[in-house]
Formats: sequence, C-alpha cells, structure tokens
Amino acid sequence: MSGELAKKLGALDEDAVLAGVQALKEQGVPGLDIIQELQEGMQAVGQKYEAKEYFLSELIMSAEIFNEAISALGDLSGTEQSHLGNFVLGTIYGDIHDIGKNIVSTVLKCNGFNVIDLGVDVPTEKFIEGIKEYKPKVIGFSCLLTTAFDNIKAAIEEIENAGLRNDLRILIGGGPVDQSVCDYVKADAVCRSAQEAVEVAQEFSV
Ligand code: B12
Repeated sequence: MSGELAKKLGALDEDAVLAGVQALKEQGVPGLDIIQELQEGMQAVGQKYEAKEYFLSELIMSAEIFNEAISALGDLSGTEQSHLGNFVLGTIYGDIHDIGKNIVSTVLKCNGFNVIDLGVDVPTEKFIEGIKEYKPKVIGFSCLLTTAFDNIKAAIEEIENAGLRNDLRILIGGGPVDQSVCDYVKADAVCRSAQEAVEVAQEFSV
C-alpha cells in the first residue's frame, strides 16, 4: 500500500482517513492490511507526541479516529468459530491502552479461539484466576508502556510460582514490545500484529 492512509491518520484528518478506508475496501484490500497501515499511522502520532508536536488531546483524537476506521472496516474475517480452545488476554496492570488488544481479540475470535478478554490494567491475580478457570494453552499480555514491562515480568514469575506455567505458552504484544523485552520478561513469543498473534497462537495450540 502507498502509506497515504498512515499519513492521513498521522495528520489526524478524520474525513480523509474514513474516505481512504472506504476506498481501500472497495478495491478489495484485506482488512488486516488496512489495520497494518492504520497501526503505522498511530506510530506516526506517537512520534509527534514524543517530539512535543502533539499532546494528550491528539493521542485521544487519534484513538477515536482509529476506532471509527475499524468500525468502518466491518467484519474482519468471516464467521466466528471456536475450536482452538481458550485464550486469556488482557492489558497488564499500570497500562490502559486497549486498541491493539481489542483488535487481537477480534481477530483471534474470527480464527477459532474462544477469547476471554480481562480488559485493561489487569492485576496478576485476575490472570491467575483466568488461567485456573479457563485452562488455556495460550495467554497474552498487551503492553504499550515501557514502565509496565516489569509488571509483565512480575506477573509471569507469579504464574510460574503458582505452578501454572508448565503447559502454558505466553505471548506478548503492543507498540514498544520486541524480542529483547520478550527475553527480559521470560515470555514465549512476541507478536507485532494481530495476524502474527493468530499464527503463533495456532502453532502453540496444536
Ligand atoms: C492511542 C494512544 C493512547 C490512547 C489510548 C486509547 C486506548 N483506548 O487504547 C490514550 C490517549 C488513552 C493514551 C494514553 C497514554 N499514553 Co499512549 N499512545 C497511543 C498511541 C498514539 C497509539 C497506540 C495504539 O493504539 N496503536 C495502534 C494499535 C493497533 O497498535 P498496537 O497497540 O501496537 O497493537 C498491535 C500489535 O502491537 C499487536 N498487539 C497488541 N497487543 C497485543 C497483545 C498480544 C498478546 C499480542 C500477541 C499482540 C498484541 O497487535 C495489535 C494489532 O495489530 C501510542 C503511540 C505508539 N507508537 O504506539 C501512544 C503511546 C503508547 N502512549 C504513550 C504514553 C506516554 C501515554 C500516557 C502515559 C500519556 C500521559 N501522559 O498520560 C497515557 C498512558 C496512561 C496509562 N496508564 O496507560 C507513549 C508510551 C511511551 C513509553 N515509553 O512507554 C506512546 C508510545 C507515545 C509516545 N511515543 O510517547 N495513549
């Protein structure tokens, strides 16, 4: 894709973003590719925020435009089905970002997982309760704040101490999360997109 949509979102041009999504849909571009480009637009917003060109109000605005664009996309990939088992998902405590987590939840559901979404700012105890109750093969932590990496590390340690880690695979994702964070918090894999989350979760669920 041309990157035009990402630029429009980076510029917070709501009408142009919605028109762009509509045009790409009409051209038959897959929903997940459109999301990928919108995600790049959000990174541009983040860079402008870091450069003090944008402030909190612009972050909020970007989230609203993003959510509207996702609604305009409609159904992401056909009928929901559930045969790959349970997937417990949440944004780690200390962090309230949920746009990426919600997309991952939707796309996992559309690809055969029964997603138990614990929400945002989720304490370790809630993850532990979820693991005990739903016995998932895979769980996922979403995290957008570097200050919350240690919270994931601590949560994974507690899950291990509770004797729940043996047959459990742990995925992490969210803007700044990369392989070095994955190694640091001792997760099993990092996913940079919802599509990657589906591929890795399917691999870990067989
Ligand atoms: C929108 C936004 C907000 C919105 C969030 C709205 C919402 N409901 O989520 C609002 C305005 C509330 C917000 C608040 C804050 N934000 Co903010 N925010 C952003 C922004 C611009 C976009 C994030 C986003 O939605 N991206 C789009 C989604 C689709 O991408 P994604 O999350 O990466 O998700 C994809 C993948 O990563 C993956 N994925 C995501 N989660 C998971 C989980 C699993 C298990 C898997 C497998 C995969 C996966 O799949 C997703 C879909 O493809 C980012 C900039 C950036 N570069 O990310 C800053 C950013 C994350 N925010 C930042 C900051 C600082 C804050 C605040 C602290 C600001 C403040 N002063 O109050 C607060 C945080 C409060 C808190 N305690 O959490 C910083 C963090 C910097 C850092 N070093 O940690 C960033 C990076 C901006 C910046 N460059 O400075 N923010």
